[in-house]
Amino acid sequence: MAKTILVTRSSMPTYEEYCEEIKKLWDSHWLTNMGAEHQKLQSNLEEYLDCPNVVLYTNGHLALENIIAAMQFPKGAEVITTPFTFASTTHAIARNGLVPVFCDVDPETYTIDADKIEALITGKTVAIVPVHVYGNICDVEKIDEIAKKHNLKVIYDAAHAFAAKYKGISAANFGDASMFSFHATKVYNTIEGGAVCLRDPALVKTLNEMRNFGMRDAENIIYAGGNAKMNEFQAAMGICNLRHLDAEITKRKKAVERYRENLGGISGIKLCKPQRDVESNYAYFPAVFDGFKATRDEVFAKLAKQNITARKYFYPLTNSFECYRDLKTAGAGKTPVAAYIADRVLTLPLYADLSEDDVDRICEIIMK
Ligand code: T4K
Repeated sequence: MAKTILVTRSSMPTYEEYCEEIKKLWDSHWLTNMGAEHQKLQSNLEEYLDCPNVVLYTNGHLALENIIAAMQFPKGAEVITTPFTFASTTHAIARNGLVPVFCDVDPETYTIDADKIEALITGKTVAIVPVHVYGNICDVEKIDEIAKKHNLKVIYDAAHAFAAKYKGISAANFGDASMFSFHATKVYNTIEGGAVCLRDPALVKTLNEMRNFGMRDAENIIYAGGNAKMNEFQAAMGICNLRHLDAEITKRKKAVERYRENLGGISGIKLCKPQRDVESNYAYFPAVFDGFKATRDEVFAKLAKQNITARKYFYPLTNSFECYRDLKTAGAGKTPVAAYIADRVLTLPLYADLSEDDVDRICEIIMK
């Protein structure tokens, strides 16, 4: 039977390295609630990302929900975002009682089309939540300009952009805050996990309280907060994985270059171009099938038949989800570029240990 290849595969340290890191937990019996591993990972990440304030979470989604909540926008206020993303982005806005207003995406990077943001601003707009989708960096300069002009907050969904840089600056340092996901499927993982990164420390105390039931201390409970803390086993995995991250990214780069050699210039297959001034983290490898001899869905099925799982990230668009049907701002027709991409894109398998032979096999099946 043909070798199974999934869309991604978690990076992991050796068993021995992880055991060594978690050994201390058997000595201390301290398993969660901001223990020694948590503190160590936080400071390692602040250094790696060159960002002064990193608040760790048990997953990226709750990190995004919390930072939006921490901004204390009035209920019913509008937040401009894009529908070409994972469910989490839109849900984080809606679950805060805010209205997602969907902006179309740029046809080259699939990130928010900054030229279309201003037309969506109303008296109720309070923030922009752009997504560095696939690790492609948004037009951070234009977004910053618009936000300043209209007095809006900018919270980046940087779930895909850990370790990516623009003009030498890490993706942690744009806007008012950025959220990373450290899920098992990401370039860098803590099993599940996430973080909010902020240059300004003003909201750090609020986030620390919100992720821990809104408790300032045992007798002072300030918010009706939930539980979103990262535990010690997650942090230990993060400490180990961070040691190997740069090497893992170099391996991903090799796989991406091989894909580019095989599929670049093929009529009917459109690949994302490397972005100017961006140091990529090679998070995903999207290919758009338009005018190719097979449709996206046919390629998807052909690969699946050979035990190769590609994914339709991100189809359907979040503005066509059933749960947003009654929203006035919903409807894929309002974001035609995003709808066009969502109907044709396939993210091909990509992970550090994906060999060049594997990439060749995937591309051969596609070309056939
Ligand atoms: N914003 C954006 C833009 C996001 O993409 C995400 C998450 C978030 C926010 C929220 O962050 P988190 O709260 O998740 O930290 C996956 C992930 O669960 C999700 O984290 C991710 N985005 C989304 C794009 O993909 P699924 O349902 O497609 O994953 P699943 O279980 O099908 O796994 C995909 C492949 O990954 C598997 O075929 C094999 C591999 N895999 C999976 C797991 C679970 C591993 O190698 N190891 C594993 O442990 O959602």
